[in-house]
Amino acid sequence: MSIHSPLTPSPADGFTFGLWTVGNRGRDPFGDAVRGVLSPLTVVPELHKLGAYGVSLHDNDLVPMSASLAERDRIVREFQAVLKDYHMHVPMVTVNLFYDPVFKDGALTARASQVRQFAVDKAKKAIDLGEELGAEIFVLWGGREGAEVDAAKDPRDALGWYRDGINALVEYIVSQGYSMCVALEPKPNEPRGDLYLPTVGSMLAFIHTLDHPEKVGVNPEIAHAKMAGLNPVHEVAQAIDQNKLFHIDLNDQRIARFDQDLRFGSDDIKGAFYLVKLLEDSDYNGPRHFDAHPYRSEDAKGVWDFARASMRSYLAYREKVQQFYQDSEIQSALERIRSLNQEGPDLGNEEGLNWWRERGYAYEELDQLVTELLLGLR
Ligand code: GCO
Ligand code: MN
Ligand code: MN
Repeated sequence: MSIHSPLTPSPADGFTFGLWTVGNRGRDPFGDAVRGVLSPLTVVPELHKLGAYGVSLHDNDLVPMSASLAERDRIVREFQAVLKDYHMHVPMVTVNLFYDPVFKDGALTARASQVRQFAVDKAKKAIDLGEELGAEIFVLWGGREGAEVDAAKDPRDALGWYRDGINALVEYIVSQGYSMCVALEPKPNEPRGDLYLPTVGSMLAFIHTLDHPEKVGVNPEIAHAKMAGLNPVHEVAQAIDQNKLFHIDLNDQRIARFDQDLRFGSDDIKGAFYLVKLLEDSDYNGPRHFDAHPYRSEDAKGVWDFARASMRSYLAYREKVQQFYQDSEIQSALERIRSLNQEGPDLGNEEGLNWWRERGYAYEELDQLVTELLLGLR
């Protein structure tokens, strides 16, 4: 593969990985870790070598919760030095409000106001960390903001606490003079039985009830939409339509399964094609961010195979999008569909109605052309 191959990633493509993705140790509810700890100081040079633009992180992917202030500052300095050496960026930072047992009843939606306050304070520190690292986006994924027992917590209270918490964080960002925006990441379930605000649509409606809706958008994740049985392309399109696509988590997922975090574009080939087409056709210019895990079967080499393949796949789909626009048969099929629709009569009389009743739309032909394009037959 030559360096000029269109499938070779470069920083200009804007690919980023969460430290927790390549760093995932393969632990699942049934089995222990299969890979060792990967230092952020190793991840940055490796991803740089593969052509990535940068990394994203939770506060505790970098700084352990137990670190003293002095330790924290040393860790951040070392990390900044390696970022600088490799010209790598951190466009997004997030906060871990789900791992520590104190969050078992929720973080921003915990019943206890002391826990909610602790969550807000932890998130503020993560915001400061993001500012230090130059992040423009702060993602909030409410992994523990949900319930199994609705009798124990009125969901209206939970939503109110959620709103108060996010308002406090945005207020903090504004009062500190940071330019950072917040991106809320919906998910229907896992790890809670049900999570509040499970879809892009529910997040968008919620955002309009906040004190600073202009500072808050969404971070849709393909797998989360599929877990809810939804079409991720439509979810992302709705976010774009509302100017609320602030960030995106690219991965893959089979419908009606546990949270699989599959490599982007590895499962639903047509879905990934339409997603890349949507992003490339839109003016979204944020990171192409991967939030997936290498298979548990993999050793260290497999981790970098995973990272390389994530970017290569995105570029391969992007190449297919270009071919879609250059393919004369596909374009004339589209043109026929367009002109058929323009030529059709008004529906004011029986003749007009019957014309529309009887017509075909020729989508079979178009869909097969797209399928064959993706199969490499065109
Ligand atoms: C998940 C989520 C997380 C978040 C991450 C960033 O299903 O576990 O997708 O990976 O994206 O915590 O906030
Ligand atoms: Mn996820
Ligand atoms: Mn995610």
